[in-house]
Amino acid sequence: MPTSSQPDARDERPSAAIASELRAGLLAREAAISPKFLYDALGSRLFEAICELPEYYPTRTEAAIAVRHGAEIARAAGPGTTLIDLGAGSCAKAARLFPLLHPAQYVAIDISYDFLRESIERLQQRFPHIEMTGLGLDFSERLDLPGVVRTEKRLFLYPGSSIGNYTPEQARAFLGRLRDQCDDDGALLIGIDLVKDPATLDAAYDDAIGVTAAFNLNILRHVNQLMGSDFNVAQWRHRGFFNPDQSRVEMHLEAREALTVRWPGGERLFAVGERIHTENSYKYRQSAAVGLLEQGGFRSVHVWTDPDQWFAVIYARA
Ligand code: AVI
Repeated sequence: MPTSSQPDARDERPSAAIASELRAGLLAREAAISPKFLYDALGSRLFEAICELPEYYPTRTEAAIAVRHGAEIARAAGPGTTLIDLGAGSCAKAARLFPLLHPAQYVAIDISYDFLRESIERLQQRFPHIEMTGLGLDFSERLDLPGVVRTEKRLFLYPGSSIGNYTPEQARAFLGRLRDQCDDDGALLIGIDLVKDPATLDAAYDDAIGVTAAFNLNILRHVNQLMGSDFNVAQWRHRGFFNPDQSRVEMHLEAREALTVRWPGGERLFAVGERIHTENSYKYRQSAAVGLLEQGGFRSVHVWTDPDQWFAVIYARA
């Protein structure tokens, strides 16, 4: 089946809503840019590179859990699902599951549609018998699935601990929205990163060759495109570290010097050392991760972890 075609979300002119969201974040006392703006076409590629880094353990740890417990995961899910991949990116995580899960339909959703389209075209050639659809959607606020997405046996796939990029409160609300999109035979297969020693976390988000720094700094180029601002990337430095009080890794961009950022109709002065908060990545204890799913309305939760208990793969029925 051919992939569905969607308008290219990245080619649209910056919408007033996006520019106004960005302005509000930049003018806040503690300036912030939503992590969803990390993912333009280059940002998505940089994130794929992060997943290859020796310091960034989540991807390989989650993959190892899926290999080790694949048969049990497949038994729990059963064949013939409508596999809905949230934040699909390169679709690599879902592709590894195809031989286990045998989905009837694969629906890949990502805010960065250019990148997704290329990924899904390649994947369709490898798995011509699976019906595939690519959707360029921002599902962080609402999840309206078009009619092309089957309602039977929906299995939402939310790997990579992307749930950690929401606050716990946002995560509960998001899980509730996913639950609402499931019939009684629906389910969720989710990866959640667990709390571990701070040095491991610090290194994972501030790697030696600077890929995560490039990923974080690239958000400024993307914001320049979206709101016509004049961020000069060379004036900023990446910061990524574990904040134990909040049980989260934080990413910030820190001004290397006193500077002014201008955009049509506004500006902001930054003092040297002042920061823009770009991402949180919450790390959960296993019991808290299960609690989050239950509070989102999921039940009969099954958890698999790695021997070090660094990461959890959880199957939760609606
Ligand atoms: C996509 N998300 C789960 C990644 C994370 O670990 O929070 C994004 C990332 N940020 C820095 N490195 C990776």
